[in-house]
Amino acid sequence: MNEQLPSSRFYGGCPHDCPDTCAMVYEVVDGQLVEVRGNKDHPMTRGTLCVKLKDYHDHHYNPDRVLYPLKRSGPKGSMEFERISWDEALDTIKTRWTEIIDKYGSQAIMPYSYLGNEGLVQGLTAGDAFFNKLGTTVNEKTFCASGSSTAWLLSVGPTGGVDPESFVHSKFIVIWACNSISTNLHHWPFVLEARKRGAKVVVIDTYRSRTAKAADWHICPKPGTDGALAMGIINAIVEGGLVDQDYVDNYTVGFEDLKERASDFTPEYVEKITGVPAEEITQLAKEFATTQPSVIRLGVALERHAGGGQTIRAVCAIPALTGSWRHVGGGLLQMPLWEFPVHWDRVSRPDWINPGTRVVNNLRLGRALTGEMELDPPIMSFFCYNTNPVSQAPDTDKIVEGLKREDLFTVVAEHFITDTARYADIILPATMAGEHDDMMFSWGHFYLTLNQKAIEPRGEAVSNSEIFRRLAKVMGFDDPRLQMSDQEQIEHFLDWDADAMGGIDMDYFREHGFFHLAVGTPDDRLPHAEGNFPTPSGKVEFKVEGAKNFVAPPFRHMYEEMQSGEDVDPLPGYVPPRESPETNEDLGKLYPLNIVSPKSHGFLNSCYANEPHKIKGQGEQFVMISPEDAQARQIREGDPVRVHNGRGGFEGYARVTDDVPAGRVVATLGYWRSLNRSDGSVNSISSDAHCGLGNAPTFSDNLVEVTRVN
Ligand SMILES: Nc1nc2c(c(=O)[nH]1)N[C@H]1C(S)=C(S)[C@@H](COP(=O)(O)OP(=O)(O)OC[C@H]3O[C@@H](n4cnc5c(=O)[nH]c(N)nc54)[C@H](O)[C@@H]3O)O[C@H]1N2
Ligand SMILES: Nc1nc2c(c(=O)[nH]1)N[C@H]1C(S)=C(S)[C@@H](COP(=O)(O)OP(=O)(O)OC[C@H]3O[C@@H](n4cnc5c(=O)[nH]c(N)nc54)[C@H](O)[C@@H]3O)O[C@H]1N2
Ligand code: SF4
Ligand SMILES: [Mo]
Repeated sequence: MNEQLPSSRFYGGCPHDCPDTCAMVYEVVDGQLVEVRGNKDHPMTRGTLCVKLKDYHDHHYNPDRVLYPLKRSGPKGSMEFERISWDEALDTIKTRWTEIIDKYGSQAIMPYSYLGNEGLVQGLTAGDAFFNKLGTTVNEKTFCASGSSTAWLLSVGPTGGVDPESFVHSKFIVIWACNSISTNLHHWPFVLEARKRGAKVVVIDTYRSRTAKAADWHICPKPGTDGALAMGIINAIVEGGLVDQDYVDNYTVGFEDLKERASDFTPEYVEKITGVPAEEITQLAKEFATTQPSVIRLGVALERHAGGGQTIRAVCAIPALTGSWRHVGGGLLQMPLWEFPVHWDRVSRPDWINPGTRVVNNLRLGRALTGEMELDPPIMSFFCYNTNPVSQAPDTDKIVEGLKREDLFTVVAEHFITDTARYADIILPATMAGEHDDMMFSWGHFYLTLNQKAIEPRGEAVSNSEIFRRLAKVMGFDDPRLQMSDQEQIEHFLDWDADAMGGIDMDYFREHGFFHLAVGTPDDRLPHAEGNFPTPSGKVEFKVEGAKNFVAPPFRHMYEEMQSGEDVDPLPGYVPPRESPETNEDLGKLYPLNIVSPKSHGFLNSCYANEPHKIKGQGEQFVMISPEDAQARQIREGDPVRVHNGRGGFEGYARVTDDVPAGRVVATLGYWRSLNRSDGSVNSISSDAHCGLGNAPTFSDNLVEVTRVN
C-alpha cells in the first residue's frame, strides 16, 4: 500500500534521461523544497536515488541558476548578459523571427532539443507542435538509442522485451555494452538477486568498467567489433548443435541465410577481429544456450560505431536461436519504451509539417551552422532546449564556430549558462522538476510515473510547455492544442483506452504516483514464448527483404519520409569500425588509439558537471590509459595529457591502469569544456559520422593520440 501523502508531500518522477526513471517524493515546508527522496513503495527503484540526485532539492536552489530572461550584452561567448523582462524577451524573439521568416522563410529557424528532460509534457518533443506550426526545419533527434531502435524494430518489432524485474528469474545474464552500476543502478539489485539464486553474470565491455569488475566473467572486445562477436556466437550456437530448432522453425524468419552468413565467423576469425579468445566465444555460446532462462541486456553503447545497427540485429537473433524467450526472464531487454501507450502524433503534430520540409539531424549541428552543409535557406536562428550540444554533440569545435556567427540569432532555454547557453542572444529561465507537472514514461522499466509540481518556480523560471504557450501566443497561433495546460496535455497524450493502461485514470496516479503497465507482471511476463512478435511476419526477422533505413518516432516525426533511407542489408552482420588501426591504417599511423567516452558515474550527461561537490566526487576529467601505452609516451599517473586528432583535442589527467587494454583509452563524458583544463571535452575529438542504422552517433569509433602536456 502506498502511504497517504499529507499536503506538504508530492509525487515526483526523476526527469533525467536515465533508464531508471526513479519514483520520488518531494517534501515541502513553507513553500520550500526541503527534501527529495526515492519513493520506497516503487518496486523497481525502491526508495533510493543515485549520487547525482541525492541532494536534488539543493540543485533547485543552486545560486548559479538562471532565474530571469537574459540578453547578451557583450560579444558572443563572453558570458556578458543582462536581465530583461519576459515581455522584452518574447518581443525580441518575435521581431527577429519575423524578420528572418520574411527574408529567408521559416525553415531558416532550427529548433534543437533532446532528453535533458524526459517528460511527456516538458521533454524531447515539448516544442514540436509549436515549431511544426511555425514551419521550421525539422530536427531529427538521434543522440541516443535511435540506431538500437531501428535494429530492434526490424528484428523483433515494437515489443518491450523482458521486464527488468523478471531478471530475478534468469539463470544466465549477459550485460552487453552497459555499465549498469553507473548508468542503470536500479537494475543491478535484480541482477544480484538472480546471482544469489544461482545465475551467472557476464559483462561484455571494451574495458573493465565498474560493472565488468563486479561480474563473474568479463569479455573484452575491441571497440566497434561486437558485430563480429555476435556473428561468432551465432555460428558457435549452430556448429555446437545448440539451436532450439522448434523455436526457430515456428517463430523466426531467415534462419538458413543467417546460418550461412554466420559460417564465416569461426572462433579463430572472430578472435582476430575482436581480440576475444576463441575458447571464450564457444564457451559463451554454449553456456547461453544451455543455461535457461538466459537473457541479454543491451546497452545503448552497442550502437556507437559504424556497424552499430547491424551488431544489434545480430545480438537480437541470439535468444531466438536458443529459445530463451520460452522462459520468464529469458530473451532480450533493450528499451521498454515501445509498450507505453503514448499518442506521439498528438504530442508532436507531424500533420502540421509542410510537405517537403527539410530535416536536419542533431549530430550534424556543426556542419549545419557553419554552412559546411549547404542549406538553402541557411540557418539564421537556433532555438535550443533540453540539451547542451557544445558538451554532448560530436565535433564540438565546429559547433562553437557556428554558434559564434554574428548573424545567427540563438535562443537557449536553460537552468544554467551552459557551454551552449553562453553563445545565446537570449537565455530563457527554465523550471526544474519540482516546479512543474509532468508524466514520465521510461526506457528502462514498465512504470508510468507522475511528477507533481511541488513548489512555485524560482525567480521567473517557466516550464518548457509554458515557454511554448507564450511563444504560440506572440506568434499569433490560436490552435487550442498550443494552449493546453500541462494537466490537459497529460490526459491528451496518453491512450487511456489501451489495454496496457489497465483501466486506470488520473486519480490513480494522484493516489499512487506510478503505475506498472498492464503488460504482465515481473513474475509472469512471457511475451514471446510462442512467437507473437509485433513484426510483419509475427516472428523474429533474421532476414528482412526490401527494408530501408529509417529513424523511428519519437526521434523523428515525418512518417512519409521515414522509409526513404538507404537499403538495409537483408541480414545482420559485421560492419567494421571506420576508425581503428586495423581498418584504417593511414589514420591509425597518425592516431593509433581507439577512444571510448562512456557516461560519468557522477554526472548525468553534462548535468551536475558544473557543481563543485559533484566534480569532487567524480574527479576532474581523466584519461584512462594502459601501462604499455603510457610508458611508450612517457606518461605517468596523474600527468596532464592532451588527447587529440584531426578534429580537435582536450586535456585531462592520466590514469594509468590495466583496466584498459593496450591500444584503447577511456575518458568519460559530461565535463564542461569551459571548466576543463583546456577549452575542450571528449566531443572535441568525436566524429559526426552516423552509424549504419537510425542515423545514430559513432562515439566509440574514433582514433586519437595522447601526449603528455609539459
Ligand atoms: N551515471 C550516469 N548514468 C547515466 C547517464 C550518465 O551520463 N551518467 N546517461 C544516461 C544515458 S543518456 C544513457 S544513453 C545511458 C547509457 O548507458 P550505457 O549504455 O551503460 O552507456 P555508457 O556508459 O556510455 O556505455 C556503457 C559501456 O559500454 C562500453 N562500450 C563503449 N563502446 C563499446 C563497444 O563498442 N563495445 C562494447 N562491448 N562496449 C562498449 C563502455 O566502455 C561502457 O562501460 O546511461 C544513462 N545513465
Ligand atoms: N562522446 C560522447 N558523447 C555523447 C554520448 C557518449 O556516450 N559519448 N552520449 C550521447 C547520449 S546517449 C545522449 S542521450 C546525449 C545527451 O546529451 P544532452 O541531452 O545534451 O544531455 P545533457 O547534458 O543532460 O543536457 C541537457 C540540458 O538540458 C537542460 N535541461 C534539463 N531539464 C530542462 C528543462 O526542463 N527545460 C530546459 N529548457 N532545459 C532543461 C540541462 O540543464 C542540460 O544543460 O549525449 C550524447 N553524447
Ligand atoms: S538519474 Fe537515474 S538513477 Fe538517478 S535518480 Fe534519476 S532516474 Fe534514478
Ligand atoms: Mo542517452
